[in-house]
Amino acid sequence: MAAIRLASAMLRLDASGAVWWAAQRMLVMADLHLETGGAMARRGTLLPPYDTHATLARLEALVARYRPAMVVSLGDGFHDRRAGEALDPAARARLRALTDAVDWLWLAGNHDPEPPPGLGGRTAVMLECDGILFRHHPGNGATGEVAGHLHPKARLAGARHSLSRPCFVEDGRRLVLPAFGTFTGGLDVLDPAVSGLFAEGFDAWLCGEARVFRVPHDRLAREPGGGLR
Ligand SMILES: [Mn+2]
Repeated sequence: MAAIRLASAMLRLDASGAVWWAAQRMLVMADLHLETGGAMARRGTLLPPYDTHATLARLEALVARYRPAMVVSLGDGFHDRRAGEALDPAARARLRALTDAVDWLWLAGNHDPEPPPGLGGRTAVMLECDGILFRHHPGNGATGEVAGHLHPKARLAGARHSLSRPCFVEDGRRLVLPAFGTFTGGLDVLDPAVSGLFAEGFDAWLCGEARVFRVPHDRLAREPGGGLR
């Protein structure tokens, strides 16, 4: 089980891309980007319209497994301002059941400065809890920060083939989560936008099927054209 120390907190990194803080019974996910498929369809790019229900199913499984007292969405929970009205009634009911069951906090992101109304939960710009600061965008000089926004992914170079996966990035002071959403793109951890946040180096924890695995910096390969989509 992958656990890291971040400032004074022990955090478990879940292969889904979520973080479990057992001492607070807190589950944290970043960048759900609900209704990405719908937004792409409105712009003429057809993806299978299943992303919202796929993401909700993964959320429901996590909540059933960890039984959190609190769930924190680290911003960009919704792909755009129209995502709330675009949710179909079944998705709306599934989301409402989740936000009614626990203390659910929507932190603001750049895609969704205000989460859609009527879906339950509380909203805030950031959360400070027992020395850890939770916010969407990584900031300057934080010790004990949990953030999202960057959708980090990393490529593990092997002798015969390489493997690219969403990943956590951390240095014991700052932790950036991968995007939890189903159709989210990613930004290579070797891109200065990510690596520049970690002046003294970082560990990447790649999300596998059932567990995360730490990859040393020198085993990482650059993504071919790994830009933020
Ligand atoms: Mn963002």
